[in-house]
Amino acid sequence: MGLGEKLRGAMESLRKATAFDKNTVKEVVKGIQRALISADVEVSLVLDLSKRIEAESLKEKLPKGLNRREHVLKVCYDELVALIGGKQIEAPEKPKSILLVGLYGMGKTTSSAKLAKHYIKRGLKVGLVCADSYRPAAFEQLQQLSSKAKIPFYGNPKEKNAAKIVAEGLKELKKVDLVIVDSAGRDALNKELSDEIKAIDKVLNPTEKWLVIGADVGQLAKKQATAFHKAVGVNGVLITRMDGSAKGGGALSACALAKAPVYFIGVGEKLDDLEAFDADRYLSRIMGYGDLAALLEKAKEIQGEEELSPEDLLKGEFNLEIFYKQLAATRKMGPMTKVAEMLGMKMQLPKEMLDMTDEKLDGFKVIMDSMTVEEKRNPDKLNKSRILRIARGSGKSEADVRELIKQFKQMGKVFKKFRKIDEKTLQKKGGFDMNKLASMFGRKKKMKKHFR
Ligand SMILES: Nc1nc2c(ncn2[C@@H]2O[C@H](COP(=O)(O)OP(=O)(O)OP(=O)(O)O)[C@@H](O)[C@H]2O)c(=O)[nH]1
Ligand SMILES: [Mg+2]
Repeated sequence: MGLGEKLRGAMESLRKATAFDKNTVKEVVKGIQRALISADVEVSLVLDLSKRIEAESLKEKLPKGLNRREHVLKVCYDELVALIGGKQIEAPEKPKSILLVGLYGMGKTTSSAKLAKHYIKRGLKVGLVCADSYRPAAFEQLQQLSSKAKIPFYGNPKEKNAAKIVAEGLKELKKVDLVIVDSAGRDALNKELSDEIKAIDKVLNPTEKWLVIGADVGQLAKKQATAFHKAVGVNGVLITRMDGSAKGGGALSACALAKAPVYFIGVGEKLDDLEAFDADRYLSRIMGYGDLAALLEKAKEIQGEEELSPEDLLKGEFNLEIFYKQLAATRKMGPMTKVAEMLGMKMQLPKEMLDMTDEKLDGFKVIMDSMTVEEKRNPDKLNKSRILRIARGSGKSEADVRELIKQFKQMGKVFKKFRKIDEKTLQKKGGFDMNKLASMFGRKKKMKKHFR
């Protein structure tokens, strides 16, 4: 049973739950733990992740717009994505040369042909070089793969010096955009292997030096990635046999831990069985969560809607768009006076502002939806005829529109005062903390930073 199935099983208890208490969350977490440990994820990582999921899931205040079930699902999902690498840099689009290195049988030769096909599909002219003079059958293997896929190929079964073969290959394949070099493996990263790689490195001077690891090595991937990085400076990883091994999750999390970017994963024996790796996409696919994408979209929308930066507040133009965000944020975090206090100003806000109800705010939103972007940004433009048009468009009365404008103007005056305050003075008073303010407004800057 693969990682995906097990994680799906763990999330099943979340789907079925009717009440959400500590026990429900504990049960979900237990399932996740079992799935990760059997995928060979390092135990300490699993325990840390469990603690974070429990703490975050049971937080009293839910993010706006999500119910408890959705919240727990999102927390688990975010943690799992971070575990297997989080947001990573993508593989380069137009590399000039790629040298594949790795231990015996990890999948270097197969992957070199897969990568050639991948980049050919993206419009590059690609050539393959067999620099494995160690194993007699290596030449034939890559030659066959190349001819099957009609990829220009160079090899020299008579030459024993791998670096020399690469030099010959570079001459032979002058016209290609990308040269991919397949190297020989060994049982371990010994001196012989690292000397050989260094010699090839000198001749090829590759922009990319990627380590090929089989998913079946699980958490040992960290050791390999670190050792190859130290010895020969690998700058990327390709994990093969993700289709066949239950330990893929362990290999991915180990690479994340080693800060080694996983660019591709091999998902089968055929040349097309190669995927650019993206933690998000990979996880939602193996977990088979149809509703996950929609949920994440929803969470993102809400976050965007309520995102209000202190910069907007203090420096930016004060307009109706910002006003709306302010109101929404205020509703979420409670009285605006809190912010005023943080800014070192005990400022009295207009009473209407403090009494803002959900209904009224929704009404404001409907009205603003009938305004053009231009009008929202320059509310001074709102003359009688525009007000009439907006009232009709939104199904509200002219008085409603005028009330919105009145409140906006009041708020504008307040914020003018806010902005006048010199930041330095505030800092001296100890009353100003950008980050704290930002977090109050629901800004999430520090997500997915466990490993990076
Ligand atoms: N299922 C599956 N098999 C793979 C994948 N990638 C490679 N293999 C298989 O793994 C075995 C080893 O692959 P090679 O490409 O020969 O490995 P190598 O690193 O070049 O091996 P040496 O040159 O002997 O060090 C072969 O049987 C491949 O078909 C993959 O993504 N999925
Ligand atoms: Mg090989």
